[in-house]
Amino acid sequence: MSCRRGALIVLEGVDRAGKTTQCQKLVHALQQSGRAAEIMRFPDRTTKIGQLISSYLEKKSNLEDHTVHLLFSANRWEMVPLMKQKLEQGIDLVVDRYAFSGVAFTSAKPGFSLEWCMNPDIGLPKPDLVMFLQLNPNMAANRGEFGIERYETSAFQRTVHQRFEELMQDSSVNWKVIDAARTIEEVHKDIKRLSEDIISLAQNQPVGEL
Ligand code: T5A
Ligand code: NA
Repeated sequence: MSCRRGALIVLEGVDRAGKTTQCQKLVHALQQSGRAAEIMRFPDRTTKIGQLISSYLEKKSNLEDHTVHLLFSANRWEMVPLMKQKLEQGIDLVVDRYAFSGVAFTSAKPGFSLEWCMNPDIGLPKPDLVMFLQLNPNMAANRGEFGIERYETSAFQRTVHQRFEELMQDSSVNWKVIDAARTIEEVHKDIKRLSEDIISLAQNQPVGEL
């Protein structure tokens, strides 16, 4: 009997929407229900490329805007063999940000089209489900002061939010919008239900490509 593949589930949203909190809770819940589930995050700051990105985000170094965009994409591509291997082994991957963050953040900078930004990610494994944690940037700001990392300003985050809205018009991606302004448990309940539904569907079809 062949092993049923795992599902590729992505959480997206503006900064502080609760992505990391919800990824951890989802993985835990799936594991409790007997599934093999693992968390992944982008940027993955542990690789050599990830360290360049991390230093840039911490403003310890500067990188030209196109260059850093391509590094974020390369940081996803370097994980693709591992992602495919895990999905084939039946492991559900719960991913904290993916190509959509890549496009939304770079295209929020002047002079970058959505199309140019999407190009380097073409061919990446396509998520079975992308849940967008919807949170008004003003409410996100109420979850504590912005940190010192690059991009953590209200004006930039508002533009990022607009870019996500544009990306969500693409009906070839299975987007679900989640109201992230509720309690952690309420948000989790919706995420868990949507994930369980997609896990049973994904088992019967091959992994797609962006
Ligand atoms: N980026 C990323 C690019 O430019 N290109 C790319 O290709 C990629 C992949 C780093 C930056 O890189 C950019 C985007 C980012 O600017 P990161 O390391 O993922 O990305 O960012 P983090 O700072 O780790 O995470 P965020 O700020 O986005 O926060 P989360 O994960 O959305 O939120 P979380 O879960 O950490 O929660 C934030 C706070 O809110 C509370 C939590 O307890 C926590 O204190 N909270 C809630 N409070 C009330 N109600 C709820 N429902 C709550 N849920 C969480
Ligand atoms: Na996070």
